[in-house]
Amino acid sequence: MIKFLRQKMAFFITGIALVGLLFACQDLQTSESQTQATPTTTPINTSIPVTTTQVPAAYPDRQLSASPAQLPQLPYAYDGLEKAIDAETMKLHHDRHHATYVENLNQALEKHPELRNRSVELMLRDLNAVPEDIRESVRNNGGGHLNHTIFWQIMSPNGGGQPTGVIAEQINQTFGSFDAFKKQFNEAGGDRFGSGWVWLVRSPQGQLQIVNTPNQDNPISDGSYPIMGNDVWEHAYYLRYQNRRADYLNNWWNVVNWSEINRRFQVTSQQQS
Ligand code: MN3
Repeated sequence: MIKFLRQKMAFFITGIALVGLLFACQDLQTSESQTQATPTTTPINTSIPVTTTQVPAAYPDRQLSASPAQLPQLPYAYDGLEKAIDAETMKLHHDRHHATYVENLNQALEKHPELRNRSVELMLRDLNAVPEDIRESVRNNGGGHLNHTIFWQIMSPNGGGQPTGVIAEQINQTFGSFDAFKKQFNEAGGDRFGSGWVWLVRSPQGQLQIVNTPNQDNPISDGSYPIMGNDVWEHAYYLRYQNRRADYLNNWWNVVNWSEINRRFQVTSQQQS
């Protein structure tokens, strides 16, 4: 009887290990190929309630894993965005700042390993469901991880110019023209006192809006979907622009990746309509 149980146990553990390995491999594959379309991942632990309005935020087609959180590779070289951002800033920003948010998020989650089954987006969307002792850390570091993951993707060495596709029409409809939109976006970025972000979001009512957030707060905590965002922390621009945030905001449009922004907009349109 004991032998039978032991065999059964060994079989069970091997099963769990194989499933674990499978998930680890999937994770590895998707992080290596960020442009590859993959199905939206859902939390593995089904005992945690899953909201019906799951809007993936970092990648339009999947959510950010927290088991553990991983620093994504930059989709271009450090000097790829020289038209707006110098290589040294990109290196520090990605390898140090973003990496630190990832490390700190994982460290916080060590205290509550049960949360690792939730995606970063899911935690940020319902911060009250995160235990109080790590809530602030998840807000700041989970937000930092999510914001920067979006940020790297919505910029490109081949970016800039006029918006294209559906987002171009939507911007014209909502803000009157691309120039009017840019002006309002830059003003909102300049108005954010201290550190934070400026965003174009789709509101819960489906409207395009420009908002800014303090620190590393992401609009999904307010129920909006981030379509594009610019980092207005000094670490994002100080080496080249020093205190001239307005110059950075103006120049940044030279690297904006409209095809990725269209992709994000289309995914959220489909999910919210
Ligand atoms: Mn930053």
